[in-house]
Amino acid sequence: MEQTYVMVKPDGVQRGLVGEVISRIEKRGLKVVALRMNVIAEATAKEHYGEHAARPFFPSLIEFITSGPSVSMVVAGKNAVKVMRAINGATNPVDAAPGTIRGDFALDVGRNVVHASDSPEAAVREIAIHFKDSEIGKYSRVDEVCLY
Ligand code: RTP
Ligand code: MG
Repeated sequence: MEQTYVMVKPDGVQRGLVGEVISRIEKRGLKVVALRMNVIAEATAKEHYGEHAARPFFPSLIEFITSGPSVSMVVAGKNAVKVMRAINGATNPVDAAPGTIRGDFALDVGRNVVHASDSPEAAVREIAIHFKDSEIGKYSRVDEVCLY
């Protein structure tokens, strides 16, 4: 089953949206297989967002993402990477469709509530940055199990 890395960013935590985000993930049928709240270390944040190191917004992005607790998750399921990006919506909330997390809860590109890996390769890289293998659980959702 494909896995992806998802974060509720510090703004999402501070606005009390952790349950809302997890609820949307679970109701869609995706499975949370690892979960942690912590303040991400600066070095970890720089590694996570390394692709943006040369962008003008990089310093403020790192400062923000390390400014308070965030919630990190590994989310698993069929096409988890693509489906999770669709659940989050467009990067800039101005462009995010209603019904997406960003389209329903955000206005500012720098405070867009959630992150999700943008490709299966990025997911493998990001999961390894934030979780050890031993922290990723294995279980079946009832809707994955054929009972009869
Ligand atoms: P994320 O990585 O956080 O899930 O967001 P994304 O893939 O949708 O967008 P990405 O291009 O990877 O940008 C990473 C984060 O940087 C901030 N950003 N600010 N023009 C700007 O000021 C700007 N552009 C991007 C956003 O918070 C974005 O989520
Ligand atoms: Mg990104």
